[in-house]
Amino acid sequence: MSVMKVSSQPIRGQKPGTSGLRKKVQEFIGEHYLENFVQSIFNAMGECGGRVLVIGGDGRYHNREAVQVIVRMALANGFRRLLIGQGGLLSTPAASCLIRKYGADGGIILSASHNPGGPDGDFGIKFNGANGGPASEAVSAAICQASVVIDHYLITDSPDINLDSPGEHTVGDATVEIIDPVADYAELMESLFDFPKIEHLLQQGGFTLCFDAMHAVTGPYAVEILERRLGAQPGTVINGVPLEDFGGGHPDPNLVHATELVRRMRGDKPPDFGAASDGDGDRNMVLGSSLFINPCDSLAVLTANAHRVPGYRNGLAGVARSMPTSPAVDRVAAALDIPCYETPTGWKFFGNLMDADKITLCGEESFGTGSSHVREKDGLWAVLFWLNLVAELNQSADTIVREHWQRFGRDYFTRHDYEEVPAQQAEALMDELRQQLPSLPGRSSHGHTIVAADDFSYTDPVDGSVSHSQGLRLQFGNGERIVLRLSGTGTSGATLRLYANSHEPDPDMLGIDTGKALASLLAAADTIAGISRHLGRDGPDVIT
Ligand code: G16
Repeated sequence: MSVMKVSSQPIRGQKPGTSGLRKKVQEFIGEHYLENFVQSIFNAMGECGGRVLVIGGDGRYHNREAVQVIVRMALANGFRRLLIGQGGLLSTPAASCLIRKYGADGGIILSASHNPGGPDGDFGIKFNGANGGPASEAVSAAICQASVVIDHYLITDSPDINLDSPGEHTVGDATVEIIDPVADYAELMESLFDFPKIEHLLQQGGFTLCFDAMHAVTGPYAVEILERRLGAQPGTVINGVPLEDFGGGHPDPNLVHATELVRRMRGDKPPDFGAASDGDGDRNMVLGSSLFINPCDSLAVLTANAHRVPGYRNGLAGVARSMPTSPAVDRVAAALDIPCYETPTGWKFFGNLMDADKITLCGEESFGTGSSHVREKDGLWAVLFWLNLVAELNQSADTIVREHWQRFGRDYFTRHDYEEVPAQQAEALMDELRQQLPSLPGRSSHGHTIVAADDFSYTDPVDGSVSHSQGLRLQFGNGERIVLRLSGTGTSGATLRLYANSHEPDPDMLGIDTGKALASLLAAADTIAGISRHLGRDGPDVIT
């Protein structure tokens, strides 16, 4: 095996976004594109000699080819041991689990998450550090910096590794291990949840469940854990075979894209519980038999009931949510008398808090929930947590949520996405609103009066780093709030996200349709921010 030094030059736009580098497949397969970014990761890591790296992806188009390139580059850069999921597959939470369990120095995960795949779809690459979590802001900046000065990369001429047969290969001085992508993760889940109780619920309790893997990476994990280990009926997992193009679907677990699950849950005899996960298995959507459980509420309910689950019986150090997420969990934290942190959007901001033992659970409105068991959000973990609660309380998920609202009041929440907007229009809207912020308090629209307005800045309580411009917040009376920000995960134009939430303490007003409950607040947002005026759109593309 010989190491080749290949001349290259910087490629514009290799700046990681909310979660790694996401681009169209066609851009990724361009000459030196992947190689440049991978070498930039290694350069940002510093000395790679003797280090250990985890590699895997969500199985989308180009996953296998990219794994082979990364293996050859890791060998050329001196890594001592590579751990690769069989078939090149690893869900994001499983990769985090492996990094932590085997003391790796980091991991490279190939995924564009919930974005569509296939030759015309999206591809992505993210680097996770030795704690198992997404690269921090500082590390992401170092990778970007390395990408703008790169002049060569290192790669071996070694043959492709057989990704499909588990076992160890010796290549030069290094060991390349193809490992079962599911086993370590499944073992971790068994250590956190009461599997015998869930098994009883599924087998003797007659409880029915439908898990939509959306032809993405969670399929093998869900089949192993739900059907094989917990004994759920065969067929509980639908769309369970990972496909390079996700079967032509959009692996985003929401009411718009998880079409088959939604059809079954709205059918004549709906299962007792429904769930879906995304491309790389870190997101989750959970549905009661007659209720969509908002991710913000899900985090609040899990927090309020964590003491009922074996892995969290000793209590929670604290909780955190991203800023746009509704404050439902804040009320629970106050009742439990534990700290609650508000971070910018992006899982990377939770890592420091977990490493410093400041939080145990955290979550985001974007269908992300997780805990300190790994350093990523974890879709299947959230589903198992819910099943454990249902089994423990002997109540349906719907009842658990409704009783939660009775106790804490309901935080109505919605998000409107305006996708593929010309970037200039989106930026003009944000700039105009940003300039108005100082004069907004006191202004009323559609019966709602602004009491505070700012551009969210976050100071990390662990390392003191400051992240500016993380979203425009308009706070109204009665706890109502509007947030606007631009997504950091899209690959075409800009995506404007408009978030709205209000708090309803009246027990008789907890069953209102969310769209109706927030209609006038959303109308106020349109008037104040000039959304339809700037974008020339009648309404959002996706409402969650
Ligand atoms: C990523 C991040 C999340 C974030 C989400 C949406 O999730 O890990 O923390 O909430 O993107 O970000 P944005 O609003 O900037 O598009 P995923 O599942 O896409 O990796």
